[in-house]
Amino acid sequence: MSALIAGHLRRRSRGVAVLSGRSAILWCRGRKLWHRLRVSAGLELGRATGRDAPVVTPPRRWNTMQALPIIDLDGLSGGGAALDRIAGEIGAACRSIGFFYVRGHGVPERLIAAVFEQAAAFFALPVEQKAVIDMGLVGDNRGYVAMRGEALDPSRPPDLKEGFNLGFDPPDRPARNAFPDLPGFRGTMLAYFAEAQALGLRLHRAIARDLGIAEDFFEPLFDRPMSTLRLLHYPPQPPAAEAGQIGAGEHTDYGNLTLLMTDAVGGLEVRTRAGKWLAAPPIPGAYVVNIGDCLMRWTNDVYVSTPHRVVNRTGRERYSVPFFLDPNPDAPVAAIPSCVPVGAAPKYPPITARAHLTEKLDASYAHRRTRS
Ligand SMILES: O=C(O)CCC(=O)C(=O)O
Repeated sequence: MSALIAGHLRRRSRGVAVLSGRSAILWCRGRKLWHRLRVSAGLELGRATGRDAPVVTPPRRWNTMQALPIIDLDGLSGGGAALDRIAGEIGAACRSIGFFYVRGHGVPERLIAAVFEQAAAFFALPVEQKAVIDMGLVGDNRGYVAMRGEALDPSRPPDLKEGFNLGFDPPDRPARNAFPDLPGFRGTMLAYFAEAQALGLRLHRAIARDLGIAEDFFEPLFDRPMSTLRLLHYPPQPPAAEAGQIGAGEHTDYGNLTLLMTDAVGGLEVRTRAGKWLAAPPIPGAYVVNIGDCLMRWTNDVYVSTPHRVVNRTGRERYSVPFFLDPNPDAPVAAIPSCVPVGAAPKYPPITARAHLTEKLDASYAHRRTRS
């Protein structure tokens, strides 16, 4: 079967192959249409090595696309054909641009609206009041992050944004989150955290299906997660900003998945593989989802964690709510076997999720590097 596909690829220089779980998907350009052939050939394409190995690149329509794919999650929890469709669409996006929108996600609109209301109330507090729960005092990547308190691109001046971080507190451990004294803030954030975590895990079922591993593979590795919910506030880009200083410097995310909800003010930009910045405008009610470095490592670089940034050119205040889904601290992040070509070694040694995240956070926060 692989010889047949390889022959096809040789004949049609525009053919590309994408590995998908236990099957391979071959896109080739017919006269005018893209024909999708699903080839149930195990991982034969993935196992090809050396000169004969097909390049794992996305179809042309993704290389040249001007917008991120929009995936409807309707039916995801029911499994069956809907799960297959969603897994295929998510897998294709994860192997190409590493970003996609999701609709039909099931997170209540009213809760999302309440989170944005609380975010506006929090950031409107006097800075001295926010500083009481400064991240440098609270620790554990939680609490208030002052304006210019973080440099997502450490080679540039600090980001023009302020934030608030919240993590997971296991019920059997002392609580480590610090909350501002605002009515309804704590309850709203904890309710939203639980919804976002659950959505992230639903998406992981589709990812597992796409990768050809047990659908519940990720579940036990996310029951004491290092996930972080953030509230972010970006002032308009000031005319007098330092050279290279923007809302959020170019970076990739650190964890497995990011679920981003923003207000209607745009500013997110995604760097395509061709090096172009693609605007990712807000779509009402839809999340922007992207792959983080941890899942990229876990998939042996089959999925891509794509650089992105925020530049608030609108002249308006911007608020966003990213949820970073990270595994349990002790989760072993070792290449998923279906992502490693036969006879090849994984690209990275195994690491715990905690060691991976610590390395990433230390690089972006000055206060973490100077402590001890
Ligand atoms: O605010 C946004 O739109 C994106 C934020 C972001 O990229 C991040 O915090 O990693």
